[in-house]
Amino acid sequence: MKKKIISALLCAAMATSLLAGCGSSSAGSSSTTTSAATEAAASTETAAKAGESAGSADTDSSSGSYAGQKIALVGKSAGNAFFEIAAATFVSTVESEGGTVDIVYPEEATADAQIKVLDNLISQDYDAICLSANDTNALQAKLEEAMDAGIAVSSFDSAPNADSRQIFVNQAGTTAVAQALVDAVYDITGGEGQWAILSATSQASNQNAWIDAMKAIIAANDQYANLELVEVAYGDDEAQKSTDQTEALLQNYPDLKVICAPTTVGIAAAAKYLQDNSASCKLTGLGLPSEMEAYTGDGDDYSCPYFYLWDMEGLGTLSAYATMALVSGEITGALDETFTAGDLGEYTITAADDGGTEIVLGLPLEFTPENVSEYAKLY
Ligand code: RAM
Repeated sequence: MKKKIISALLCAAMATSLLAGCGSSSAGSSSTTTSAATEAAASTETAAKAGESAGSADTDSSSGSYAGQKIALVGKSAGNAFFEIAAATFVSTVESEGGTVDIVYPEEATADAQIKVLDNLISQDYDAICLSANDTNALQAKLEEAMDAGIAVSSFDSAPNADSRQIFVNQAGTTAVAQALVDAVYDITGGEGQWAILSATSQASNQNAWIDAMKAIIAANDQYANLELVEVAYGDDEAQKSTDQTEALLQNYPDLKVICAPTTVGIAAAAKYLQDNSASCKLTGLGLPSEMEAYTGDGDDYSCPYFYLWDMEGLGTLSAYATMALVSGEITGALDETFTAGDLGEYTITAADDGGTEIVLGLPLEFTPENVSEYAKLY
């Protein structure tokens, strides 16, 4: 049933995306800005879409109250196509409103490296920092310092804790993502047997939230009682380390039926390793269709029957509008506030699982052998 709902939304989303087309322009606003080529002019359907104008009392977002905003976008680490795709639409959205974005990457995917980046940014003249956090709690002092200095702090993809941000843009509800992944593991294993998780870094806020939610879903429902999670392995969002971890999982657990990789880097590495080695162990998780197309299919020749992600272009667009609305004062990040995210329509700020607030973009999207090629053209 759930799958059918997701599929229906997916079809609507895909039709909208394909109709909108995939424009391309340079996102470069500084030397640190992403070189990702793909950006979309419009976004896909979302559950929260309402399509009416925000009408904030003291701002006029359509005529450039966002103009002149200077925003820093901080990634988890460099070289991740996932972030570059979302960043491209973030940049184009801010630029279309007359602002500028500098994209900054830490030297490695750690909190310490992000703290160094933040230190540097706080001393500059930014109106906002939007970041994808490498750690849930470790950035708190630095992000509070930023907010105390009058810099708006938003987050997308991977949230720092509730005290460290004004708003989090959640790509798809944490429980919705976890439920989709658990159901995929259940389906692909046939409802019983060993499975493992191949994650990003051990401190990654978003992966840990999904993993915790998956464990909670399994613990709460007897239907999943015969699934045995044997290990959570960490590939640190590095392709080689993710490959090595996949190999180790196969060696350590010869009966392993499924690996679930809730990271685009991990799933792509595992997909290649499993397929190249004709492993009987199958794969699911969160992936980019463009990176997974060659490995997605039915039958023994393919390592991945199906996998998930979300509307990538919408993620960048929504995060950009949320950040600009914070800077303009249209929102503060408080529960129940609303704002308009351009063509995506109106969004309402809701309660996040961690006690803070968030804006949920939409539902997870399912990528199958039937639709993966179409989506691979987009991201
Ligand atoms: C990787 C990153 C990112 C995550 C995706 C699914 O690219 O870890 O944070 O959201 O996977």
